[in-house]
Amino acid sequence: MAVYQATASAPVNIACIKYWGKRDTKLILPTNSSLSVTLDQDHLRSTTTSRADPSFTKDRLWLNGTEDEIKAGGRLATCISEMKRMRKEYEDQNPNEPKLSDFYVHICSRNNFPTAAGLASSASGFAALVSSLAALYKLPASPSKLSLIARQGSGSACRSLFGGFVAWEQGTSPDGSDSFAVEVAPREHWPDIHALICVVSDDKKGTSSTSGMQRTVETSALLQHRIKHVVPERMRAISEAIKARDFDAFARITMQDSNQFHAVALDTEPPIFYMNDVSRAIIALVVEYNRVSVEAGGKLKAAYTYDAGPNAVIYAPKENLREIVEMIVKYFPQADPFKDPFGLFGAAGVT
Ligand code: 2P0
Repeated sequence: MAVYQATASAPVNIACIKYWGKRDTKLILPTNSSLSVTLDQDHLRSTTTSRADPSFTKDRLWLNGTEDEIKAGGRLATCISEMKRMRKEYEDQNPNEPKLSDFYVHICSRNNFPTAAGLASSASGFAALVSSLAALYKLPASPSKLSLIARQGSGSACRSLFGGFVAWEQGTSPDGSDSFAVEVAPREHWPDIHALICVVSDDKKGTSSTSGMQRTVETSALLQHRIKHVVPERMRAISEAIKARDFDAFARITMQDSNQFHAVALDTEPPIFYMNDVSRAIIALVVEYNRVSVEAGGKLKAAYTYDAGPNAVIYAPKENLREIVEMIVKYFPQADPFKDPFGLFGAAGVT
């Protein structure tokens, strides 16, 4: 008897230009475009196996070994039914293919990074889910096409369909057909850039991204300024910096955008605080490190960025990494990152 099963994996991505706000909460259409770096180490991935079988009586999903409910009309159900719809189209064009779109699926997904790393797993999770169903269904779909579906699981997931430097174009169509991810440059274009993840706290965040960003959309005047007058120019400038491998410009824009994202969180009513005192102390350290370099006639040597939580991600050229790690360990002497990659640090992209 034929077995219909496929496994795929997808990595975490960290945004330099932040996605924060939806113009359509059901289709997950953003209020601004965003741009991220997909982390390329094996440590930070979701791996998902999907299986279709005529004996299954409903769609089921296990996450890290525990079954999760697939709520009717929810994000998971939407992704699965969209993938089945694409399979059905494929079967209509290829009548000899088995009718897998009629079968229920069982999906098993695992993250290989501990929750203690404090990284959101929805991006890699939904990207791996969509990739595994695409492999199961043998869909000849491009990563951009699949990103349209991953986006409906979690916005940031659409960017994890590509490696390297990835933009999520917000699009203008009300049906979301032009809101997908595109590659800005592959990883090999700029292998010198690395990311250090500094785990400041592994507490569960107080305000989820999904609810936090909608509160920002409803209450923040600063967000309106950001989406109209700031992000479009930053998207253009950072794409140019990436293409030119200009770390100075890349770093400047990345830090500005992290700052503005946390400013719009603060401008929300009631205000949202994601960074803590340690996060702010790491910012001060990176600012000082860059100041010393620039005053000596050099360039920026590191860029911090923070998502919806207190953990720092520091982007830097490879030649500065050891110095940065030593500096952080000196001022925050909790763990030796070289021995304990998920203590103070998760090292991503660092070899
Ligand atoms: C980002 N974040 O661009 C930004 C920066 C957090 C801060 O994408 O509601 O988990 O599932 O679409 O994708 C977090 O938002 O939200 C996020 P949903 P998601 O990476």
